[in-house]
Amino acid sequence: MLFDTIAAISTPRGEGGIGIIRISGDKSFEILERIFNTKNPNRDLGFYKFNYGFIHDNGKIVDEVMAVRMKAPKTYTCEDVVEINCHGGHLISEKVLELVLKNGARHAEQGEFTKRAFMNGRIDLSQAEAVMDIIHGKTEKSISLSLEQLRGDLRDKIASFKKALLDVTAHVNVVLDYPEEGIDDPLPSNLRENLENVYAEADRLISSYDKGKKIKEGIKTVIAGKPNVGKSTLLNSLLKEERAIVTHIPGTTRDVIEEIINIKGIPLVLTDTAGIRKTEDIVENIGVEKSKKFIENADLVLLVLDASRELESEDREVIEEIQNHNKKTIVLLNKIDLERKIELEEFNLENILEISAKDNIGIEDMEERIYSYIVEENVEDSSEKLIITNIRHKTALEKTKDAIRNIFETIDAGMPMDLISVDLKEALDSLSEITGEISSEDILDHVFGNFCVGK
Ligand SMILES: Nc1nc2c(ncn2[C@@H]2O[C@H](COP(=O)(O)OP(=O)(O)OP(=O)(O)O)[C@@H](O)[C@H]2O)c(=O)[nH]1
Ligand SMILES: [Mg+2]
Repeated sequence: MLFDTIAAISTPRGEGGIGIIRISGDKSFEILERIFNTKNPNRDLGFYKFNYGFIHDNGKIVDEVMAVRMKAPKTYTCEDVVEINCHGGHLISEKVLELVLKNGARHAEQGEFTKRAFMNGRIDLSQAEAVMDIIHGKTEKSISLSLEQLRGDLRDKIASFKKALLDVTAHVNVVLDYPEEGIDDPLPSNLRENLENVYAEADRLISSYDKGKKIKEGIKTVIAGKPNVGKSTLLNSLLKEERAIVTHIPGTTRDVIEEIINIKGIPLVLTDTAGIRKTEDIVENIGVEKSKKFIENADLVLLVLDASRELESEDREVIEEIQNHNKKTIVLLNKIDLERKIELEEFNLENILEISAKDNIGIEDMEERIYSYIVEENVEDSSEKLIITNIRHKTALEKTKDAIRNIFETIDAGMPMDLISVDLKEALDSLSEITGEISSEDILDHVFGNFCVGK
């Protein structure tokens, strides 16, 4: 085996029911043998089977545990693996780990178990990244995307791209190696089609990134409007708690309040902002400037208007601010429990909903609208649902696309075939970066450095 034996505590720090020490490498079983006793000394520990017993340090009992051995290659890392379930106190786990290290293991680095799984060929780099995304997943939806990636959906897609490109490479090589054959068609139509398909599909994946990123990191949603229209009341109603101060005094909220909410599995990074108006108050003014910045950077604006009052110049200012930035907006006519006075004809507003943040009217409809606005939008082809969520994958796919574009240009300009092979290699290499077949230490450090120790 290529690697040394590593060990770490795989459960979170602190106190819990159990603490798990994981060991991976060819010395794992030997180490366990040295520090673990079952009641019956002749008992065969077997594999994938829990064994009750004691961890001891030269005969002195350290903890009562359950231990399991897993035989390579059918393990997380593809190496021999041992897991020891000890009592969940921090000190006890540390003590058992120390003993394991004393008996020949090295303390694992961040993500090193998963890195082994990658190095030993059980998963590709995109799947390793999915493991981390699952651990950090904020909502069901983002986790289900990561699970698809872990299953190998992206890996398989990349493999199909590579196969299509390799067919082209084979043809180009024949043309280059046997010029005497006089193959004058630089690219038969079926191979051109291969390239066109990869180009189109890479393009679709690239454009799925924005949505993937939102599902993974949350949709930046800003509640905006002039003072006193009920923005903070809306925030509280969505959070179902009294998070922000609500008063009848305009200018109550002066800072930006940020909270994450979950709408049908999609995370929304929701911010309540200071009501936008011209004011002499220094603190409030800073808040107003901040509000404008947040609108500028938002994925979605919830524009709140007070339906019980006529439109005022301050409302117009906010509407113009949002329209200037061309933001996706849902217009909320709040306080619909009161008599409606507002007229909106002068503006070309779409996507209007009537709500009462105070009485919880229309809130569910609004959530429904937010969901469909973000998620169902742009799902052009429902049969092809693969979504990328990782900037590294997006960048690599862009390189692939650029290379294929160069190939078309080369062919259409009647240039020599050697040039095509350079670009073909470039396209293939970029795809290999996604799966990690080609990877630098830098990339690996970056991917695995974000893991926790013990994973
Ligand atoms: N009748 C009625 N009153 C509401 C509703 N929503 C909010 N209010 C009242 O409107 C007033 C202002 O509410 P806030 O939520 O503080 O308004 P805001 O937009 O955050 O105000 P600023 O922070 O000053 O910008 C409070 O007295 C709320 O109780 C509603 O749906 N119906
Ligand atoms: Mg407020």
